Amino acid sequence: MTNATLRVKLDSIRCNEEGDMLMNVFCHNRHLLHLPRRELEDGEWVENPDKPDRIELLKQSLSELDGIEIVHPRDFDESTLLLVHDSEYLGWMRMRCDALAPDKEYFPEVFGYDRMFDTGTPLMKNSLSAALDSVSTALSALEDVVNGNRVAYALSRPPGHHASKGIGGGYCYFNNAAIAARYFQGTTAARVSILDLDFHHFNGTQDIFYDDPTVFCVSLHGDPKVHYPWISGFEKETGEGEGKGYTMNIPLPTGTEGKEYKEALERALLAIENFGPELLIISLGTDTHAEDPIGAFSLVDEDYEDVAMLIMSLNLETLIVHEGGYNPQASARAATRFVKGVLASTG
Ligand code: Q9C
Ligand code: ZN
Repeated sequence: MTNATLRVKLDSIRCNEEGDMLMNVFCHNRHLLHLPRRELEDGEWVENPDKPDRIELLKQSLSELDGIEIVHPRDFDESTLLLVHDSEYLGWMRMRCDALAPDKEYFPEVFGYDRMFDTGTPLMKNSLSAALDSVSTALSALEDVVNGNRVAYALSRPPGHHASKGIGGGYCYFNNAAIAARYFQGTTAARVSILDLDFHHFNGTQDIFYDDPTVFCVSLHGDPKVHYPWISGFEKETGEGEGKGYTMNIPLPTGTEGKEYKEALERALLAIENFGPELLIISLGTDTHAEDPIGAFSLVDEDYEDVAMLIMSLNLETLIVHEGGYNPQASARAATRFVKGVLASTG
């Protein structure tokens, strides 16, 4: 499929009779079947925080907004995973998942022999299909944007931004946002920008596009000197080869509040504007909220509305893909304010 056939460009934003903007939010019921139980954290087994409520509360809260429609994604073929991931990774996952009894969790051996880089991302019998559903959620929302809606939001779970071509981790199996970027490009070199607002550095997304000048990747995140994933996200990482200058990292200190966050965001948005993408993908993690149990920023509910309005001022076609956010109540409030900001700026 070429980019030209993919992009049926309609010039209007879909509105109701009052002229208020309408936006589709894509959510798969089958994310309820993705039930990682544990993770190994600092040598202790603890409850895995990627629970269905993260998305269920968010969906519930968004569905109460005027102008929001919750849409069931369509299924995409497994071959779309190969736009980003290597077939060995897929084969390994299938082999591992198929071998598991329905109630068993497999924890990859992270010290060099397996294809997960941490102990937070267990495999269960249905992990491959659950992670493919999450990709389908992102791709269905992408289709919605390509079909003429300026913004769409994919409530993808499991998240994706820590997953690279041949390895997963950080609760991520397949990189939803990266696959959407490649799907959009089709066989062309269409310019895409990925802006990652999850608290954690998008090590997978960065790795996938590190030498690629067609996908400009920018992230705001907790300082990797102190915070997961520790190995990447420093300012000096700016891409390599032809991709030099097409990766931008803005690490921010523990406790960062809305004011400093939005200043950093404006720097990121300026760089995106200069790049001039044909599609903007937002990897939206709400673990930047002050009440998040894992993230360590201090954003409050209203900050998310400002953040969305700043992003919308770029006037780009925008796909929002959900990433982290581990206090379901706070995450739902944050995402709802974000969507209010989106609706306010395009109505
Ligand atoms: N003591 C996402 O937000 N645990 N993944 C770090 C540090 C892993 C987060 C614990 C956090 C992964 C998509
Ligand atoms: Zn995160």
